[in-house]
Amino acid sequence: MSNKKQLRIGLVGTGFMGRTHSNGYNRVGNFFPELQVQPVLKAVCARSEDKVKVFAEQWGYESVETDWKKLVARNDIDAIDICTPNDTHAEIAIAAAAAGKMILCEKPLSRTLAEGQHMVDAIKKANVANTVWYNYRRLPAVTLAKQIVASGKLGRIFHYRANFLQDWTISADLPQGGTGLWRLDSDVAGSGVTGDLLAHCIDTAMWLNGGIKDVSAMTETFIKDRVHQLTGKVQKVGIDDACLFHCHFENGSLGLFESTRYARGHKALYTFEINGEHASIRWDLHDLNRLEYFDHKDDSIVRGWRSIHVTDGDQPYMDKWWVPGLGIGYEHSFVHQVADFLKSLETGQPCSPTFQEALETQKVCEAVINSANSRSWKDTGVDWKG
Ligand code: SOE
Repeated sequence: MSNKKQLRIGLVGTGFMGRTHSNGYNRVGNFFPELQVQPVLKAVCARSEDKVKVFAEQWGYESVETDWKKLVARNDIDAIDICTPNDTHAEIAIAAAAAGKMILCEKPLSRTLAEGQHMVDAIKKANVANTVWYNYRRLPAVTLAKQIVASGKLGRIFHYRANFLQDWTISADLPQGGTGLWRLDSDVAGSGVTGDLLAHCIDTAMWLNGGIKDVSAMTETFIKDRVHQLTGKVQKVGIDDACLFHCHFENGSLGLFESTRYARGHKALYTFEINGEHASIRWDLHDLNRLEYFDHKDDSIVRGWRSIHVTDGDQPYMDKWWVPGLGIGYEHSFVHQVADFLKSLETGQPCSPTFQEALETQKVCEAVINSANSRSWKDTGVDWKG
């Protein structure tokens, strides 16, 4: 019997993210044995009793609920993990905060800035630990990029460039709404690629390169009408299928961002590149253990892009896994976020990105959509302290 302090988790939602988070809770103790807090999978909640029971069995939850309000009211739960579609984040988070629960919320924080602000107000009032699952920060190569930027090796930053390209919604026959396809329904998702994909790019960008001051954006909805799964009727599509924006960062550098679900051949091509005075770095999710680095200080005869295989024990998180040279995967970023959240409970330090930091990302998303709709530059109002 372990004498570690328990963190009793109540998970809401059993989709893709429910699985990634559950895997994180299940793995963390094996690979971060030094942590003094141990997650316990107390309960999982979803509307379908049959499905939630199967999920609980598969991932090791002790009990099930079919109404999240009952889950939030339980006094054997310490933390609520929100893995449901975006339209439910605010209501669940605000109720969980009022009940004094810690909250781990899947990204994006909210559909709109106003909704996100209510969530931030609620967690501040309740003073509960919180984090938002912008998982890509915690891939070792991305964390190494953060360390390299913070070390000053790049010098003054001139450019930040990011893409997140997919191709899964090209078919006009794909319905919108309902299980699996709520990301196409603007009432549920809030926005399209802006909130779903660019939010990742914006979170990483501000973490690495500081606040985004203003934006100029364009969006496009290529398929204007789709059948709605829940009504069976053809309805107008309200999401952005593609979004491009450029921006100024607080540090004077220029940003260029593109996201689409119509880039045939790309499944999840998240890339970023940063160009500084002395050096540049770039990263690609399809080759996630590598960070590329160019240093102008190298002797000219050997100068070129280095491909750093980020798998050594002195590189971020990698002392926790196998032996040098052996890579890890997408799912490990979630294990790392669980580990960092548990660590934050020990140290009393916030687990970044907090709701407040995720709200800064919402500010950029909202400015992007407003800019595209009005065809004009918009200030973001971001106050980046991360
Ligand atoms: C969309 O396809 C999606 O699953 C996003 O919702 C995730 O946040 C992203 O990491 C992968 O793509």
